[in-house]
Amino acid sequence: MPIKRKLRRLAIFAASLCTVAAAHAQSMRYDGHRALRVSIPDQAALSQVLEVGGLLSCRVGVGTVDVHIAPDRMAQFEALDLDFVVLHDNIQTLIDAERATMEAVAADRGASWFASYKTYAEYDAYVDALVALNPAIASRFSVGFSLEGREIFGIRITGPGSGKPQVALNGCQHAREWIAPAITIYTADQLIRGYGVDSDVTAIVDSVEFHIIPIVNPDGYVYSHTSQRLWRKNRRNNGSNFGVDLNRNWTTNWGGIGSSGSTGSETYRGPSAESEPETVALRQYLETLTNFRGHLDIHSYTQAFLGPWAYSTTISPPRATELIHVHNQMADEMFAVNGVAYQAGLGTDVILSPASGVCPDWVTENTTALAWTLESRDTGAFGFELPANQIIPTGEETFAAIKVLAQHVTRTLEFQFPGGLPGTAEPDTPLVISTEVGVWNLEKYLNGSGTLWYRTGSSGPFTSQALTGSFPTLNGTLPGAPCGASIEYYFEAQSQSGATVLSPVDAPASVYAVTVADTAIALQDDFETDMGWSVSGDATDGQWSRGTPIGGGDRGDPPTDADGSGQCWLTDNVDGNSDVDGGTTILTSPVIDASGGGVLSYQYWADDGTGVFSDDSLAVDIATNAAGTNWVRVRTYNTPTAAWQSDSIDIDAELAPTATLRVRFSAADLGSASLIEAGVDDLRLVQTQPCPMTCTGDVTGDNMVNFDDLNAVLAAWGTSDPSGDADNSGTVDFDDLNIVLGAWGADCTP
Ligand code: 0X9
Ligand code: ZN
Repeated sequence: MPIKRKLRRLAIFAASLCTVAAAHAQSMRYDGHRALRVSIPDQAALSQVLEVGGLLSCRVGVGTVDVHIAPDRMAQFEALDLDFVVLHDNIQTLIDAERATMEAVAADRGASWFASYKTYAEYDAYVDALVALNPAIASRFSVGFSLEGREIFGIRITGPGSGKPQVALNGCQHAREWIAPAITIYTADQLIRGYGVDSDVTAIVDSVEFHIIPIVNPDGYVYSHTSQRLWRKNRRNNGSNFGVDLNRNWTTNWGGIGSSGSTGSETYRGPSAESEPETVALRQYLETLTNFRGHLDIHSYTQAFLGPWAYSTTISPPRATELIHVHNQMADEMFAVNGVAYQAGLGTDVILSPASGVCPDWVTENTTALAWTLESRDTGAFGFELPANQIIPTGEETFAAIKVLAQHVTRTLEFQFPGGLPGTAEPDTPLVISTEVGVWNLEKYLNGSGTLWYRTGSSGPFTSQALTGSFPTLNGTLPGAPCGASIEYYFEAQSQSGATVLSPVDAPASVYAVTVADTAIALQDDFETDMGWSVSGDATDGQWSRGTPIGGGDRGDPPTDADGSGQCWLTDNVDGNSDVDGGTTILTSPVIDASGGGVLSYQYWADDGTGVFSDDSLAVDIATNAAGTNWVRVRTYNTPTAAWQSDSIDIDAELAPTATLRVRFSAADLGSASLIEAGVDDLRLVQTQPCPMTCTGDVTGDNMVNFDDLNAVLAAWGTSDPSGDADNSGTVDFDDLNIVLGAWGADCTP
C-alpha cells in the first residue's frame, strides 16, 4: 500500500476511534485564567488591558470589556488599577467540565445528541442522519470548502412546492462560539421531527424554505477542539500569526471601524475583502437564494439581536421599522420560553461596539432579507464555555425566535394596535379605533383599501366603513350603541400585489368585540399620600421610596413623575450616582378590592441611562389570596424605557376578580455590574358598571317591557322591521330577543 494511503487510513481509523479523545489533546491550557469584566475609562486603558489579557467580549471600547488574564499576568493587570468584576475564576475548569460531559455523553447511548457539544465530524454525520429521518423535506447541500479543505455543509428543509420565502441560519463564523452550531442544528432537528406532528412547525416548514449552515468556519472549529479552546478566527497562515476574522472579511464597509489591519488581532479583517474561501463560499451560497427574506448569523455571547448596520452608530438601515417589529417580537417570544432576556436593537442602539465587514451587513446591503447577528447565551458568567446542559434550553428559546421570523417572512400587511384594543365603549358614543398598518417583505399598501367591518350583536351582516387617517396610521369609528350591547368588528386591507389581509387573520370566524358599558374609577393612587404600600427585598442600596424625582433625568432617573401630581414611587431617589444595587427592591401594594374585576393600570419607568440592561429588570407580580402569598409574575420589563410607559392588566381576562388583590413591583439588579432605576405612578382600577335599568327592550314605547314587546320582536323576526329591532342593528334576531328578556318586567314610566 502506498505510504500516503496508509497514513490516510490510519488517520481515519484514529478519527473514528476517538473524535472525543482527539479533542482531549488541546495543547493550550487556561489553568487559572480568570475571565474579568473590566471598566474602561479611556482608549489608553483599553490598549493596556488588551496587552495584558485576551479579548473575550465583542464590546471593545470605553465602557466595559471582558478579557481573560493568565495567572502570571494578574499582577501586571492589577497595576493598571482599573475597576473589574470576576466573571469566572478559572477558565480551565469550565473547559475540563465541557470535555468530561462530551466523554460521558459519548459513552451513554441513551443520551440526547444535544446533551454535549459535538465535533465537526459529529455534525457532519448528524446532518446525514437528520436528512435520513425525512428525505422528502430535508436535503444536504454543500456551500464550499475551507482553507484546509473541509466541507462547509448545510441542510435545506421545506415541505412540497417552490418559490417560497427563504430563511437562512448560519453558525460558527467564530470557532469558539460552540453554542452557535449547536442551536442551528437543534433548529433543523425540531423542524424535521416536528413536521407532521406539530401543526405550527408543519405550517412553517410548508410555507418557508430553511437553509441551515451550522459551521461556516470548520478549520477554526476543529482547532478550538484540538488545540486552543478560545480560538476565534479561521486558520489562515499570515506569516507570523494565524487567522482572519471571517466576520470582518465581508465586502460591506470592509476595512472600516471595528476591524483591524494587524494579523495578530482577534478582529483581523484579512488583506482584502473576501480574501478567505469561507467568506466567498457563504456569500456565493446566499446569492443563490432568489426569494431570500430572513437571515440570522449566530454567535455568542451577550444574548442580543443586533440589527444592521454593525458598522455605523448613526446610519439607520433600510426597513428599520420592520426590523424593530420582528426583533422585538423574537426577543419577547424567547423570553416567554425560559425567562431569559435577549436585548434587541439596530446598529444605532450600540448594543455591541461597531464592526465592519460583517456578514449581516452584507446581507442587508445585497439581498432582500432582513438580517441580524444573534448573540446567544450567556451574558458572560460562562461565556464561550456555556455548560452543555444549557444547549437544549437555549435551542428551545432560539427556536421560538426562528418561528417568529419564519411567520414574518410569509406576511404582506399586518394590522397592529400599539395602544391595544378597547374592551369597553361608552353607551351611545362613537368609538374611534386606531390601527397602524405594518407593510412587510417589500410589499405596498393599496391606497384606500383599509376597511372596518362592524355589527351590533353577534349575528346579522357586517357593515363596512372605509378607514380614514393618514397611512400607516388608520382609524375606524364604531357607532354608538345602547348600554349592554356588544359590538363586533374586524379589519381588512389589500396589498398592491393583490393579497387580502384580515385582522383577526381568520375574520369573520373570529372578531374583535367591545362591550358597551359605563366605566368608573374604583381606585386611583397618584402617590401624593401613602395608601399603605410597603418596601422589602435584598437590594443593598437604592430601595423604593415615595417622593418627587430629584435625579434630574441623569443615570436612568426620571426627570418628573408620570401623572403630574408631583410624587411617585422611585428607586434610589437621589441625584447623581444612584441606582439599585446588589439585589431586588420590592414595592408591595395594600390589599385592593377587585371583586368587581376590571382593569388595573399604571405607569412605569425602567431605565439605566444607556439603553442596555444586561440581567436587570422591573417585574410586576400579582397575588390574589388573603395572605398575599400566591404571587404570579404578570409582566417583566427588560428593555430600558427612557420614558414613562403605560400598561394595564385585565383582571377578568388575565386573573380572576378577587377582594384581596395585591400588586408588587420588583426592580432587580442582578448578574454583572449594571445600572437600573425604576418608577411607578398613577395606579388605577377601572371597572365597568352594570347598565341602569332602561327601556332598551321597550320596542312598543309604552314604558313597560312585557309580552307586548316580546310579541313585537317575534312578529318582526328575521326582518329589518324597526318595530321589533331593540338594538337598532337592522335585523330582528336573538340579540333583540335577549334584550327584551334581559329587561323583562322593567317599568320605565317617567
Ligand atoms: O464581533 C462580531 O463579529 C460579533 N460579536 S462576537 O462576540 N460573536 O464576535 C458581532 C458582530 C455584529 N456587531 C454589531 N452589530 N455591532
Ligand atoms: Zn462571534
